[in-house]
Amino acid sequence: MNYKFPADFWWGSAASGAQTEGIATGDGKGESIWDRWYSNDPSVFFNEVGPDQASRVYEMYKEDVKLMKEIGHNSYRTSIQWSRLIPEGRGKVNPDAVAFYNSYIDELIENDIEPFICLYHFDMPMAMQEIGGWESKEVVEAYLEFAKTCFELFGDRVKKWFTHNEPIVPVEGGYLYQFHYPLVVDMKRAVQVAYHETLASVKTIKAYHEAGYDGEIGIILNLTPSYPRNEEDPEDVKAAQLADGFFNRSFLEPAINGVFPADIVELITELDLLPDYTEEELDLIKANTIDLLGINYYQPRRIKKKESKSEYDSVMPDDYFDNYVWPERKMNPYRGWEIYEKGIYDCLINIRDNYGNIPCFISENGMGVEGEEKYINEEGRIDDDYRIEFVSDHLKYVHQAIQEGCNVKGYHMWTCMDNWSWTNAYKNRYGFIAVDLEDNRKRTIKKSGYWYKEVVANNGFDD
Ligand code: BGP
Repeated sequence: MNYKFPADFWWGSAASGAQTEGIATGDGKGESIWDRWYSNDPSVFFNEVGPDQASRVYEMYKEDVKLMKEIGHNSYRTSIQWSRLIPEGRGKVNPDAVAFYNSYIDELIENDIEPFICLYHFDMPMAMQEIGGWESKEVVEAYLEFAKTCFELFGDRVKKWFTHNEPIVPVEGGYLYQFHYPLVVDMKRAVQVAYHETLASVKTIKAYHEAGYDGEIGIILNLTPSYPRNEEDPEDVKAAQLADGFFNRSFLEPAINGVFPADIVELITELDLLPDYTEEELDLIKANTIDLLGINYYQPRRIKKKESKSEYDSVMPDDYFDNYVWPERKMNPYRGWEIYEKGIYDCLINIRDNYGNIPCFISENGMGVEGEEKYINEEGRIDDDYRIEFVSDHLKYVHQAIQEGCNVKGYHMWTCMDNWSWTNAYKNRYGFIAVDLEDNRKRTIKKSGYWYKEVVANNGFDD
């Protein structure tokens, strides 16, 4: 069968500033929560490798853009590090950062690669965390100023902006399950953080639209379709709906429909967990919705009714459901995540049917592999056939969704070149391009990179 994609399909990959740039606090960059956490406790990070050890895009971006072009990219997402552009989070702008991002963006455009820029990818400036991070309305205002500065500096050339990457992750990681700084476990504070992320997003969308830029602005959400263990069991179904509400609809609904999901609002009201909000803010949320949705899809959630006690003392979302191990599941043996290709299709159909078929694209999807060096062939190239299979299997479902009327504009794999990833550092490699940590971050295109080049050249593939 031939899988042909629409003309002008966005082919590319995604990354973030903090995970790629390197030189954590060099050239005027301020400290982020990751820099602080690493200097406080390097043992948390895989092999004690910190954000300063990221893949050195700050120095190597010209070479990197050539490689992106070599493997067919027509678009690429990264983020502007808030703490690089405005080291204290608000106030003085760092001229070295302006020069770097200007040159990086220009280099992409000169090579016919459209830059997609995200404004927040988990990287709170430490100075902003010290005044409360996303719990604080002052930080919401500081973020808005940062976003406006980015639009003023780069908005003449960047036409696709995103307010957040996966805003549920700082909520889960930072305020529920302790895998992001500030390592809090407190559902009330988590709800406030989630609310402020949405508020920051809508204020930014309003500012962008009002300034009349020629471009689009959206948000990137990691959607985890929630499947009940037993469709016939109303309690399993209800548990799966709640998991979907907490992890997906809590950001999808306000982003697209301008309101928070009624079932979750009801539940947090009963639990006395409502955030500080004003009617005026709710009106802003109602009036300022996104132009474009990025969907990160890695794996689904399998849910059953609550059977066991949550391991936490605080009220938690998972007091209302348990994870279920689906017997037929296929696993990524390296990362331990389920591979369920049809989930990507289910996410897209959901957007078509329940969210007005808003323009969307796959903004992340990919396969993390530990110990990938063992697949190096005699010519020194990694033969990552598993990644080719993973991406093509997902693309087939994206293709099917498009055939069925979903408004899908593109596919970005996570990621372009192997990068540093939060506490996992370089444990799981995701790139089309390998980065050799022992040899000055030398880049080598993997088999999947050459495969992708062909896919882009043909605007699809045969099977
Ligand atoms: C997504 C994030 C990315 C990246 C990816 C892979 O949730 O947006 O920043 O980290 O997951 O995750 P990991 O590197 O932990 O396997």
